[in-house]
Amino acid sequence: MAQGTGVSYEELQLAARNHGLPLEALRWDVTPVGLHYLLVHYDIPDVDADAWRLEVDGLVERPLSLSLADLRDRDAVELAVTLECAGNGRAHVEPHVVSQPWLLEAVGTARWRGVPLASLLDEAGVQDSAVDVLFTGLDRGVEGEEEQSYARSLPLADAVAGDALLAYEINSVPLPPQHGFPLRLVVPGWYGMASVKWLARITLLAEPFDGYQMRHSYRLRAEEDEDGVPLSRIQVRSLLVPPGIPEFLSRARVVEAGTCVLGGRAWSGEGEVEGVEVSTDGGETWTEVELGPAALGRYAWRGWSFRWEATPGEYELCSRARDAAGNVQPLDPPWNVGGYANNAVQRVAVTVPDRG
Ligand SMILES: Nc1nc2c(c(=O)[nH]1)N[C@H]1C(S)=C(S)[C@@H](COP(=O)(O)O)O[C@H]1N2
Ligand SMILES: [Mo]
Repeated sequence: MAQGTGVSYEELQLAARNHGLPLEALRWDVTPVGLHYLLVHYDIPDVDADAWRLEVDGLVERPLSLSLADLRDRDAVELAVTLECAGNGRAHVEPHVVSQPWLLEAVGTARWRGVPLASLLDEAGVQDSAVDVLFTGLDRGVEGEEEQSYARSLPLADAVAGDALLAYEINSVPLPPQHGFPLRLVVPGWYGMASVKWLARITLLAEPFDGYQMRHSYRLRAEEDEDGVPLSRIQVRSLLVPPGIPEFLSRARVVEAGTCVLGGRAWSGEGEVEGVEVSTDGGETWTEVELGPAALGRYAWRGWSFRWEATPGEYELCSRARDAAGNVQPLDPPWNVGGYANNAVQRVAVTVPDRG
């Protein structure tokens, strides 16, 4: 476990605003709303729901201006989706990367309800010259010395083919302010940055959008001044529900000797999870675990469990998932300039006390 990486006051400010999923909440199939992780670049905007409109413009045959009631009148779908921040795991990379210092907890699964993006684009009539779909949020701030609205785009093909959703409900309640009220995009299988909250405008473009959150942020780069590769799909990962009880400060675990049922979740945006292994010796030896049902569908995490016969001693528990695309979680964190997509295996220090 990387420790003593020296988080600054600025990073603490971000960490205190943007909370993670307490890992014991991995127990729930669907994350209770208040326990879902949160990432807000600027401030949560104050939105007047009655005055709010979603504009659909740019290269469309029929520009749309829709109220929340207009959207609620349309055919709705509900999808269980696991969202994960691309910066999850950042605090474990070396050398240290300054930004929101996530350890492992920037993940959650919700049932999102709303209008399929593809159906709305169909209604607006996308012109042949369009190649990119820009989503602009209501929140504004300054980042990289550039004042901006949070804005991200998707290639048209990904926008229409991937079950992307314009969601106005999470887990059967209206979106709370922090998760994008009144409407957000949800892009299944993609890292969270694509799922623009507080959505105000969808614009069809003839060129790929080149805004700050595309050009500068969310790219895999080995060096600051290279172009790099844009982040898109979530890399395979698994996490354990921390077993036993924690020591307050270190969070190290104490587990009683005997049978201990270890459990957790596994997910990937690149293909179905094919299997999960567990190690109790820090990754020296591995045992295949039992996967739970894929009850939440293809875009959500899957449960797993393993019966561990714990005997007194010191352990380092790890879990390692693999997906249908042939990806396996690495043992060591990958490094890049933004500290993104670190899907290295989790390591949980456990003491099983000898009570004899
Ligand atoms: N408008 C807007 N949308 C946004 C963001 C933001 O700051 N502003 N943050 C993005 C990032 S980086 C992530 S990881 C997800 C987090 O969604 P959540 O807070 O609902 O978990 O929202 C994305 N959408
Ligand atoms: Mo994120």
